[in-house]
Amino acid sequence: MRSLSHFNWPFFTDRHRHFAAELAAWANREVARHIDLTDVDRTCRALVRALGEAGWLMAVVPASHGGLSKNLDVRTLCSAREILAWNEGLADFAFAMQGLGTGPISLFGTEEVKAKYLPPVREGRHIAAFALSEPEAGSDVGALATTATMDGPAHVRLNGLKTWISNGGIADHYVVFARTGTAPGKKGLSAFVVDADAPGLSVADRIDVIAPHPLATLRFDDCRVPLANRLGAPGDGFKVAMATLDIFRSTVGAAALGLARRAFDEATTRSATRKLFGASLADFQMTKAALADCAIEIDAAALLVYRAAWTKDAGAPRITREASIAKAFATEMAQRVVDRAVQIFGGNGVRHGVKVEALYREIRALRIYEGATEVQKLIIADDLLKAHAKTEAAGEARRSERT
Ligand code: COS
Repeated sequence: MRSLSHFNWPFFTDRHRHFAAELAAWANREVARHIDLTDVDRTCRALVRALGEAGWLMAVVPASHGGLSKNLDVRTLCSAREILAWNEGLADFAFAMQGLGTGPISLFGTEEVKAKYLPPVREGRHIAAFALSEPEAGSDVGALATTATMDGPAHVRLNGLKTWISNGGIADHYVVFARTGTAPGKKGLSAFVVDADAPGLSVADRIDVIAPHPLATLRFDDCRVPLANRLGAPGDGFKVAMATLDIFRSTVGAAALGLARRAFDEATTRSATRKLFGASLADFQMTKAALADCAIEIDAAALLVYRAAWTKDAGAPRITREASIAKAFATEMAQRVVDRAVQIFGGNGVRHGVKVEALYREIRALRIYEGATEVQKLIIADDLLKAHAKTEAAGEARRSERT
């Protein structure tokens, strides 16, 4: 990353600054040699191994299992994603999925489950994945149709399809959300850790997308899973998913920030060096305005992302509104910044092999996954309306006490 000066902002401590400086130096040195875009599976396996061996995946597990902090430190996760995304989208992906695929285990797993699944992920020996979405249940988590039915006293059997599963096909375990009770909608869900080699679990389809990464549809066909692998209480699956997303949605904002900063750096260099009409591109007021808009929006997004991360690290039990605001703003902002960078590059901006062209493809999915921008807006509005109703009710109660 070209400048790390934003880590001097008061949201961060010296520990974060040190982490950011070390990771940025490592990423500049190490990431490129693992990238082979003709084989994303191999690339992601190699990146996970390299990240684990260098100790960076300690950020995705709690200190009790060899991690950096007592609880997951959201500022560290955000710094890592921002730096890695600046460097290479797949490096961010490899890091982020180790976090998302173990977040529910760190937050809700029993000691036995944590001890079994967290260390190999931290060391980069195992690959993690998070399996929530289904063909008919993406944004609408309460519509999940995959079932987990009791099979004897100590097992469940999973049946159903999961789709858009990142690391699908290369993961060693999946955190799978399924319907366990008769309760309707989001009330009857539970979460389970499922080993990739569990009989009855297969990859139904690999999905090819504009910024390729390992992605698949999974089929569960009477897949037998120990009940001991359940995360949280029966019926708590929705809360397990949402509490995990509370943490990781801020980090999606951070990844978007990294992509935007890279696009901005590329655009700035290009503007300063490209000559036309006897001047530099940067001499034109329209270019200056575009660069200034990028700078303003990047700083605004950074403040929102770091605010969400800091709030969680300061002990807030939930940061649903802050995380949704950060994700929605940062991902939409990054799309605009990358688009301006492509424009500044002219024809080269859409040429394969030019960095901004890759950024243009990489940013698009972040506005959709882990809750599309439209879903984030619903969450934000519902949350503020709930707060408004609470304030009104409290005011009403005070008034009726006085009369
Ligand atoms: N932490 C802990 N508990 C949470 C929580 C969180 N962050 N968010 C919600 N809950 C709890 C609530 O407290 C509530 O519990 P009670 O029933 O005990 O009161 C319960 O979960 C339901 O919460 P709520 O009514 O607020 O949920 P909604 O139905 O309004 O949520 C949305 C609907 C759209 C917000 C939700 O389904 C969502 O986030 N969808 C997008 C999912 C997504 O990101 N999909 C992409 C796939 S993941 S890559």
